[in-house]
Amino acid sequence: MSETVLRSPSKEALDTDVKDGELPARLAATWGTAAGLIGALSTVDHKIIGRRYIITGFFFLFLGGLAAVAIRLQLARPDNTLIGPDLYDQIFTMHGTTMMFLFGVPIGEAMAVYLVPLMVGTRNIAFPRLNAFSYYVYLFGGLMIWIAFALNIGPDNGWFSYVPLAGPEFSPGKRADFWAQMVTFTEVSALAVAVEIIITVLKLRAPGMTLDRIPLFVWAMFVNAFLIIFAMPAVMLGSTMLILDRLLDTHFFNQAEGGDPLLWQHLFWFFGHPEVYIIFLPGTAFVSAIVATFARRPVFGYSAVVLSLIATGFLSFGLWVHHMFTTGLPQLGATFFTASSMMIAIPSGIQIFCWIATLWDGKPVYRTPLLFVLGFFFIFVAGGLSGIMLASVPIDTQVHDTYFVVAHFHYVLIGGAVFPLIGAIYYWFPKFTGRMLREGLGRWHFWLALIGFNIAFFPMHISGLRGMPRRVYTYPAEMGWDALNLVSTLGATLFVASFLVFLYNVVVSSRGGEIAGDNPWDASTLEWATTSPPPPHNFDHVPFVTSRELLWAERQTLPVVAGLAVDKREVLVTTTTQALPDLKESSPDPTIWPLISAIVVTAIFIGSIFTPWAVAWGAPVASFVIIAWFWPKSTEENV
Ligand code: HEM
Ligand SMILES: [Cu+2]
Repeated sequence: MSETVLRSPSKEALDTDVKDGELPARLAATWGTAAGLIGALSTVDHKIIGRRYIITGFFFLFLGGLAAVAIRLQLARPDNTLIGPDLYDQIFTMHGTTMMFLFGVPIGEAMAVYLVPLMVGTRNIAFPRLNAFSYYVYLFGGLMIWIAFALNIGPDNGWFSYVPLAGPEFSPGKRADFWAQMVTFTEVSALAVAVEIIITVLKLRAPGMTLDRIPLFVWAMFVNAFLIIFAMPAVMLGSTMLILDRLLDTHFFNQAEGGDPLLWQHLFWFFGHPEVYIIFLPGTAFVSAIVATFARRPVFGYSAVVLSLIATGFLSFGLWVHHMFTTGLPQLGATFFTASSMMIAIPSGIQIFCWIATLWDGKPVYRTPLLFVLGFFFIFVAGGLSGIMLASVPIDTQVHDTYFVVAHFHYVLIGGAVFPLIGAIYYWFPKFTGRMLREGLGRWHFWLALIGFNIAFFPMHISGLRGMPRRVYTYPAEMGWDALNLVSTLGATLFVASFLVFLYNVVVSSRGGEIAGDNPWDASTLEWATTSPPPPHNFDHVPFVTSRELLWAERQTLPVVAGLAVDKREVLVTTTTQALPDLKESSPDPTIWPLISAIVVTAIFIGSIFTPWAVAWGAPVASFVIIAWFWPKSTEENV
């Protein structure tokens, strides 16, 4: 083994003092999670929290999917009375809200929480306690809104909660307040994770991983974290103003008192458009990883892909007004936002050409993960085309709020996020669990999903062009929309059924699947350099990165760094651009305080829906738990 030893004075036992055979067990003891319930709730291991995050994200996908099934059943025939108008409003609101806030954003971050620290070759994520806290806040926020729905106080104003409909005058009761607070919960957690990812990427990369050796997966997650940091505050501000209007009679959106309902739309879509890229960029992360591995060559045009990611990030903040074309913009404004909307197709297109070039030049192996990537190309590009159509003001004015738009955004969201995600699960399942998913079932899943998806959503373009509005609980038979809707419902059934095949595959394979080994796909990135699943400390020795495709370049022995502590949690901090070893820093121990803090914060957020005093009484309690969390202990850095 070629080994670079870090020299620095130290009182603790270092890995250089321990025999190689003993090292894994000693490190595992230091970094492990204690047994029992308290241990599980106190863990700060990014893999355990990441796995919970992923499972919770899929749980919300399942709930959102159930809501979709209810919608499609109701719309299967004209004049249907299965679900009444009031319940229907709640169901499509829960569907959209769940898919966007509780599935779309968190699942991308969840995959990053698990994979980014492994891919950059460090032992834990930056700020691991904050990571635990953000998971609990997300979980509690999601449960809150679904419990409210079960108690018949669920939101019913659509996933973007437009005022004045969602304001105090037209939505009395608590429904809109639950929606606004759900935003607060999920955004607190999303922001915290974004900070962790950025710092992990900037400061915890293995030595030698210069900026131009960072895997494309990590680049995508890194850019995504910046999008989160700049986009989310807008919606948090908006939802806070909404709840203040509702609870404290402020007049931010009250036209009669000089407020402005359009302000809500600006704040919401300043977040809402980047949001769709926040859901899509993790998809590009998965695609870059999968394409390289199965084409058996590095992704074509590394710099072009990185620059496209960054360009997408910037441009995504310049097009929010295309959601507001029908609010009566002056023509210059409309023209500007049409142009910027069309422009963002360029960086997305560049990435797609780079992936196609990679496959073209490589020797592609068509395993299930790659099939889902091919499905992504097909569906996402189709959605992009209808997007270009919608960017044109005259077309948008015609089809605004019709099923054409519903078709469009499901093509981009399911094509751009769900297909790559499922490919990613087939790809990394062996790393997560140590076992392979079954290939045959994977193919069934893929074909059923691809066919079912198109049968469900393609006809919506046509029903939309024929004038069917979205968010209607039923339609009269004379409109001539029956056949299209019935076909959509049958397609949706097939699509949902494909996920039952997936669920079955996950259940049988996690117990009886073929044993994976460290690197079953012969991939090049660092997560495959350790065992499957990885040990608590990730790597026995921190890798030393000598090339972009490390595991392909260093097939015999992986160069490593030695000189880190064994009996206390220590990570290596490197310089931002060159990734030179900079200092050794202690990494926080497990603690129960993030959970307790999350419970207190939850009580405050939910309490504030009923009385503003919850904030006043809750603040001292929150301060107390935060002091307890940060109380100095044996190590310097227990964040
Ligand atoms: C089984 C798969 C799905 C089906 C059958 C489905 C079906 C539908 C339908 C029919 C609507 C329109 C409801 C109406 O306007 O009355 C809708 C709305 C919506 N869907 Fe889906 N959907 C599915 C999956 C998804 C996924 C995976 C996402 C996001 C990642 C998503 C995001 C949305 C959003 C944001 C809305 C808008 C809700 C609103 O108007 O407030 N859907 N869906
Ligand atoms: Cu948009």
